[in-house]
Amino acid sequence: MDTIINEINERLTEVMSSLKDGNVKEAMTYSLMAGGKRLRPLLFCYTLKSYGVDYHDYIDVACAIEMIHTYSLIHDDLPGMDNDDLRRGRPTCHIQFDEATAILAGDGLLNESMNVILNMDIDSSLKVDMMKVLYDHSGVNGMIYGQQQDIYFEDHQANLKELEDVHHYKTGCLLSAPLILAGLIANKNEVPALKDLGFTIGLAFQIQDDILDVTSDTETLGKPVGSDIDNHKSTYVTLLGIEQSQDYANKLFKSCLEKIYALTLNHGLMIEIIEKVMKRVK
Ligand code: GRG
Repeated sequence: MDTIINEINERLTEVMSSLKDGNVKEAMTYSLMAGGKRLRPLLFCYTLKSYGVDYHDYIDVACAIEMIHTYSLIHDDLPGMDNDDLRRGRPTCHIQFDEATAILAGDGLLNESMNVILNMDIDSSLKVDMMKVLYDHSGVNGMIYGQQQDIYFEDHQANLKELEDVHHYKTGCLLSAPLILAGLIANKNEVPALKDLGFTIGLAFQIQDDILDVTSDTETLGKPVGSDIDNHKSTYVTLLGIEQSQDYANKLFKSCLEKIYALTLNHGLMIEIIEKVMKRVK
């Protein structure tokens, strides 16, 4: 896994080196190379590998996915959105640079992700099919819709169905895209099943994230687990409690295993990567 992460990082560095020097490039590089877990590109490379396809031929697709993810994090942290000071253990992009530069850095990453795919030396129809998936999943019918709904539910109480819908789009879209993209390359017939698996991974990941939100901080600070629960905003933990949320995440993980066994790929490799996604450390 570390080898793939290093290869992705090397290629991202090459991609960035082709851009014009200046604050925007510096800010893009700062956020992109800040030590993210690279879960989405790993999901893409592992799915290809599981089908016996050499992921090296498509490493640029992995880079484009991570560039879109990093753009979303930069914009999510902005004062007009979550107004966060820390990301990936370092000052957020707008704190390290300034707001205008952070907006441009996010825009730049989204734009350049398209160029990365466009410049690939592969069949044009595959390129178009992949771009359609990537930009549908990150666009206004995808991740941006999820972010819009997430902002709406800051001032409105969400029920479980509405919460699931927010996360389907906000988190699930960008976690399912890597599996769909790998399916387009390796086995078109299995794209619907891969999509279904990807969204299930996304939901399980989000529930785990909500649980970690309240358990990791309290554990580190020595406070009783759950004492940090903020009941203002709906999360799986505020709606279901920690124990029931964990049961739900475990159930979804089991469902992922069943979905993996129904696919014609290397099951062990796929299980390895979804275990990594589920066990991520905040
Ligand atoms: C601004 C259009 C727009 C969208 C933002 C992804 C997103 C939507 C917001 C990020 C905030 C957030 C907490 C989303 C939930 C998903 C999540 C936990 C993302 C962080 O992903 P990791 O853990 O992060 O893979 P790293 O830093 O490891 O890449």
